[in-house]
Amino acid sequence: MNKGEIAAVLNDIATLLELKGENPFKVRAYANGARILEALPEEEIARRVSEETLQEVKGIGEALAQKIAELHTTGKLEFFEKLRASLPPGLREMLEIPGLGPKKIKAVHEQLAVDSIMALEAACREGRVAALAGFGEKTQEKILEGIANRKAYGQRHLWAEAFATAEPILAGLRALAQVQQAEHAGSLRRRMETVGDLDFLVATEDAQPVVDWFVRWPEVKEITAQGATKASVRLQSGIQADLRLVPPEQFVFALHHFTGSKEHNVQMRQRALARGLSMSEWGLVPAEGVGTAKEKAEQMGRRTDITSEAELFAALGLQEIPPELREGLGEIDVAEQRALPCLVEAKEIRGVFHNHTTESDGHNTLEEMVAGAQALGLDYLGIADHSKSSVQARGLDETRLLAQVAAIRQLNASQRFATHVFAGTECDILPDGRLDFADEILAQLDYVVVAVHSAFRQGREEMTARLIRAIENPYTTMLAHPTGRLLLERPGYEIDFDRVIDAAIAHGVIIEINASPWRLDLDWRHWRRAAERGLLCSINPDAHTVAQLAYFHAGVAVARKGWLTREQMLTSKPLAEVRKHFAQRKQRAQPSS
Ligand code: DGT
Ligand code: CA
Ligand code: CA
Repeated sequence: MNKGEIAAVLNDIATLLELKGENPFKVRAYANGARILEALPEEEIARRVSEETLQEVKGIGEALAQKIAELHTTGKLEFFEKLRASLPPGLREMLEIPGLGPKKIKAVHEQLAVDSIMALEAACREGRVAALAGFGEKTQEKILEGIANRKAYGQRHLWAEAFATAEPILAGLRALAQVQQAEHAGSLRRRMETVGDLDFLVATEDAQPVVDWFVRWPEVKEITAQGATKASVRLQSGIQADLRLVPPEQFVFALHHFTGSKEHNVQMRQRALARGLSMSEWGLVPAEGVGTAKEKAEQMGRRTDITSEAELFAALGLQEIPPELREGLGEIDVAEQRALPCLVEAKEIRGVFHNHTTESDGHNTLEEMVAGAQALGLDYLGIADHSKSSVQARGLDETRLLAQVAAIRQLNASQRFATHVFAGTECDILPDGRLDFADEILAQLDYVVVAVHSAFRQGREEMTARLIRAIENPYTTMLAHPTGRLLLERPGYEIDFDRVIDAAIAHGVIIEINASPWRLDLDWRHWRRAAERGLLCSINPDAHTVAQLAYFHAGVAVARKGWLTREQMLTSKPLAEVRKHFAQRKQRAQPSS
């Protein structure tokens, strides 16, 4: 390593030590060391490393000299690696928020158990940060603003946020007198878990008033492009939005084109060419002859009999492909065989599992959660509060858990709500794969969700074995968020997906689609093959409030992207069938009773 790289490591060490609350002298020694090193010529550093005389430089002690030498010669430093691994990565990320230094981060970590930017945002929203000594309302405001900016100018956006931003714009466009048709397109329409920018498409004969309306939308912060048939803006939330305007007869072709994906479009164009046609945003026109696709579309016509996407696909001998499947992953071949699955729909979801109450880290009581589920028209609701090892989430011990089970049984018996409640637990998978509760406790529940909440830094092999051991527990009903990822915040831990999915299928264990917009885990890319091999899916909002029960819609989007049908979902089954499923599971666990 050269001196600049070494200095960066020393500065990192200083920050990490400060986050850990180390003695300020020690922290300063590293920061000073970094500055001194940068002032020394490279040759002198090299010479002193080989002569072992670095410690003679004023301000560089014995210990520091050794670490610099190790970095200089090997490019690595075990002390640094260990230090880095000893802190949640979320803490270091918090340093990127303006106004949040190591001292404050240490305070929120220790006093509020906040270990990620997401948790910090939640704590600020609840006013818990302002209440800390040395913080106050102003600081809390500033932190929230910093988090918002960081998200906004980051490259991508959560699908749920993008969707919430786009909905009123789309409704506004549709309400304009000049607009004949309006749709969103791009990754938002394809239900990608994250979205780069919003794409809107409008059919109109009179584009100018529509462009004017769009660039004056109250959330517009900056107009980045404005023309006769298109406009681009940046919204206050930081997300960018493109509007394209086309004459009505071009709408369906443009909609298909701008929905994408690029891969899907490329394959569709090849298919069109093989039939002597040229397919583009302009239309479907004969491939031969002179002129561009645009000129041909305008002069020779673009097949005006095509007015819907269904007709466009049909013109190429295909079943209509839902936008969620247009990823260029074999959907065209299957559509040719007319064998596309009948994708699950939100209205087919009969209930949801894996939800929290105030007993652990939820914000609404059991009764409030059930009332919320009933208002959504759900037939059943699964409660699964944290287990005792999740101390930071106020996990329930055996006594509290059994009391909750009794309360749930009583609530069901009272028939106060039309929604049936299943008693469960989100049981920690301990680092060695054992579960946080003994069998005789688990036996008293309706269902058991198992989840990793600790020792995230285990390697791929260890983590895979840990998950499989938990799956093999006969009381396990379903596996929660298999990778622990937080979209746009932290990648999941590495696991061998094939082996985990195989184990789940072999043991009749369900895997959830965690429908929290930050998680969407297990990812849609795994579902098609896994479900074909027999894996059953449960849509679990992981709701910590009544409002979050509605997250299940994001879960349905993932299920649809994963080619799933109603039959492949536990949460689309009628109550009686779910009961039967759980009863059979328990029988397997206790064959004697
Ligand atoms: P994003 O915004 O990064 O989340 O992803 P998309 O898919 O929304 O991409 P975007 O906004 O750049 O463009 C929207 C659609 O327009 C895209 O899915 C396919 C189509 N498109 C854009 N540029 C091209 C291109 O160069 N070739 C092809 N075949 N299609 C394109
Ligand atoms: Ca886009
Ligand atoms: Ca775009």
